[in-house]
Amino acid sequence: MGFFVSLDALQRPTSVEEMRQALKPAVPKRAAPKRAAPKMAAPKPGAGSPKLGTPPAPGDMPAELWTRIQDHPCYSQEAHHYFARMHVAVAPACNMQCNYCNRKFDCANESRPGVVSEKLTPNQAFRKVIAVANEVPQLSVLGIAGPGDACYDWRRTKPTFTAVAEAIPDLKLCLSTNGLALPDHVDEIAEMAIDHVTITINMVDPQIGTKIYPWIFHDRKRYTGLEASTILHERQMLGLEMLTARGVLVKVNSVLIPGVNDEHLATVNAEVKKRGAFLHNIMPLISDPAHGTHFGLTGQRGPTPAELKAVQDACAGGANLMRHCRQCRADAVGLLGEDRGQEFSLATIPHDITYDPAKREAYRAVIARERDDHRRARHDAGAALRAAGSATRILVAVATQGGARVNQHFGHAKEFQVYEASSAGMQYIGHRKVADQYCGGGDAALGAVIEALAGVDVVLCAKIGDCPQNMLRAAGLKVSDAYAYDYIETAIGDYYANEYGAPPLALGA
Ligand code: CLF
Ligand code: SF4
Repeated sequence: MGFFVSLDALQRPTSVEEMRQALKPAVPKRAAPKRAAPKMAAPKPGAGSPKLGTPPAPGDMPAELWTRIQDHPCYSQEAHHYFARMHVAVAPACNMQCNYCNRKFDCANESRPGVVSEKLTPNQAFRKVIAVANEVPQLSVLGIAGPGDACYDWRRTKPTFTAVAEAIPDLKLCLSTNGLALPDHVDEIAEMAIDHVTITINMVDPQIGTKIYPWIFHDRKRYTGLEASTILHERQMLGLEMLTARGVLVKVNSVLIPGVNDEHLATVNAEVKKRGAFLHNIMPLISDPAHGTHFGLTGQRGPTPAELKAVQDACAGGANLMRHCRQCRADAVGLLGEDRGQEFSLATIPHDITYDPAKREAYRAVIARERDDHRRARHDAGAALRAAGSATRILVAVATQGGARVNQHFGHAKEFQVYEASSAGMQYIGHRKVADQYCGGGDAALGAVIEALAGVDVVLCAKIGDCPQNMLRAAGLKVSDAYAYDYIETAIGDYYANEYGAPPLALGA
């Protein structure tokens, strides 16, 4: 262990000096590495498969592949504890309509794709990236994910990436697209060293697509019905194959729509794996009449956490699954699950701004040591689970604010990270958002938290008062703050061993 005090200070550094105090000894400055277009072989389908119950780690894949994903909070589950992404909303135009999207809707309290507060020009986006890179040491990735389509709005996407790549060469570039215009830009994507591309693929059967896409706009023409879905499907498969042939790491996002594509997503998983996708992210449909989407207005519901997990589990053995997605806004900033976008509104950013790498460099030096320590702790936790020798399988909800530690008070948690644990191992299976934090929301908020934690056996947090603790217990949830500031895996391993491990043999027995 040993670094958690420093990391706590790094959660919200307010000045370089504060950061340096937190990081002893201070790390000397070094020049940022030059960006080079990736010239790697395409990863083999399934490359990067983790051992059961553990996030992918250096030994699970070729070293050059690990180097490419190790700091990407979406491509590496381990990295999401430490590294942040930011999206710049430079691409408002879109070439199709999805039944789960309404881009006219804008609510700062919402957190879902296709919604944005402040659309930016490439120049404004560039200034915002510099401002965030100067203040958020965890920043490792710049993503363009709309609020429309990054490939269709290429005339805004390209100059934004080009300018940022020049100023901050070590920032990873990441692009998210519906795939329709993707094949037209694959060569440029590879040349520009955009090493991570996400394609949203909800079906590989155009008949199913007719229930999701009312129309597309392609080659200056509007298509509807089966013709639209067929064109979209063919373009998505073509784009995926072109990218993987060039060695770009492709993640496929699929929106799970109960009754529409739930039984079909295992087939999607197999098809995208065959074409070299690195990861598959199955996300729950977010549907509410207040959002004004077709699905919201027609009563199409989203899946329950148990339904989502069942579909994810049905894909076991196929393309690797991402389970830690937070369905970010198109202008999200920060660690996954937090959104600091409001701190970096255009009005707060100076017109002339220069990149200062000090905070990011200092943070990385600490995190490199912290991650080694964390891996050792994970290994020990796995041994503790195995030694417990129990067949009991439990779901554990953890209150954390990053750093892979149990480091958040119960009442402050806006979400809980959920792990499944048994003597066979431990696996991150997702997160549960809560509508209101208990602190400030009182008993009504607590009721909603208990509802959000349906199916969970135990809650681990840094601190909890007697009153909420008693109410959780009355609702059948165990709770403990005895593992405050431990690594999550250490806490779960110790808890499990204490609760379910065979009792030691009595002396003299
Ligand atoms: Fe952004 Fe997407 Fe790149 Fe990540 S998000 S463009 S791959 S940097 Fe990540 Fe957000 Fe989920 Fe996307 S958590 S919605 S998967
Ligand atoms: Fe909305 Fe994205 Fe679908 Fe376009 S592709 S309609 S922006 S969800």
